[in-house]
This record gives sequence, structure tokens and C-alpha cells, in this order.
Amino acid sequence: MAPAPVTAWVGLGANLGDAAATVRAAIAALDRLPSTALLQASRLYATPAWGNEDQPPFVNAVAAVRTTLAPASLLAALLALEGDFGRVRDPAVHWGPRRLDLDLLLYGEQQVDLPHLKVPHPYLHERAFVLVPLAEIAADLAIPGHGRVRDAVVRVDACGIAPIG
Ligand code: PH2
Ligand code: MG
Ligand code: MG
Repeated sequence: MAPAPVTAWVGLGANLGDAAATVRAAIAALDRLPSTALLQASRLYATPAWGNEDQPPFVNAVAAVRTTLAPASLLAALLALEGDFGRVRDPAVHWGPRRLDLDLLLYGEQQVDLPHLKVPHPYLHERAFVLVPLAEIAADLAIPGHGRVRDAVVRVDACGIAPIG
């Protein structure tokens, strides 16, 4: 039997090269992943770097996809897409600058706890650069263990975050 489709939520971020063009192209590319269709995407947002602040500001967005890929397969497809967009990982730099970062934020209402994949994304509820775009398109969405997006977004500091264009 074919697996039931699930709505998954993907965070996009970039702060090297033409970050806005990259994020727009990556949103379009999500629709071309196997067994996956793009449902919806937020506007793009300019966001100050969070965590490791010594780097250029980011462009961030959030997209919803409908997929029959299992969580680990979806993650593998997202990481492959990062590579297609020229991402090179520097294992020495945590949260460093990148051409494209694609994070699996939510996968339906499922919780995933694999060595290389935690869903919900462990920092989702703390990150304004994710919650602000997510609240734009899915304010009522529940983050397992953390309540609704609309409640989580008011608990974070969204200072300096603004839609682009
Ligand atoms: N990603 C990080 C660390 N810090 N800050 C912003 N504004 N946007 C990001 O996408 C981002 C970040 C690690 O993935
Ligand atoms: Mg990330
Ligand atoms: Mg990532």
C-alpha cells in the first residue's frame, strides 16, 4: 500500500551569495523533489543572524510540502538539494554562514527521534526567524510539546526581522 501523504514544514535560510534568489529557487525546487509537492510558502524575510551572530544577516522563509517520503528520506532529499545549491559544510564552524540551509521543521504531527534527525526541529520554538514566517502561513499549527505557532511567536524576540520586497 502506498504511504499516506503528510504535510511537512521546511525552513529555508541563506546568507552567502544572492540569498534571496537562492531561497526563491529552493522553494521552487521543493516542488520537484520525488513524491513531493509544494503546497505553500511564506514571504522571504531579512533576519539578523541568531546563535552565531558574527556573520551576515540571513534571508529566511518557510514552506509546506505534501509528501509521501518518510522523514529520513525527506531529510536526505533536502540535504542533497543544499548540495545542488552549492552548500559546503565546514565541520569546524557551528551555525556558520551558508549558501542554503533546509531544515525539516515539522512532519505532520509526528515526533521523530533519530541520531541525525529530530522532529519537531529542536530549536523551532525558540527561533523568531522560523516562527515569524511560519506564523504568516500557519499560525494555528501545533508544535508538538510547545503549543501553537501563534503563541510561540509572541514569546520570541522578532526585533530586526522584516519581509523582503
Ligand atoms: N540558521 C542557523 C543559525 N542562525 N540565523 C538566522 N537569522 N537565520 C538562520 O537560518 C540561521 C541563523 C543555523 O541553521
Ligand atoms: Mg538551520
Ligand atoms: Mg540545517
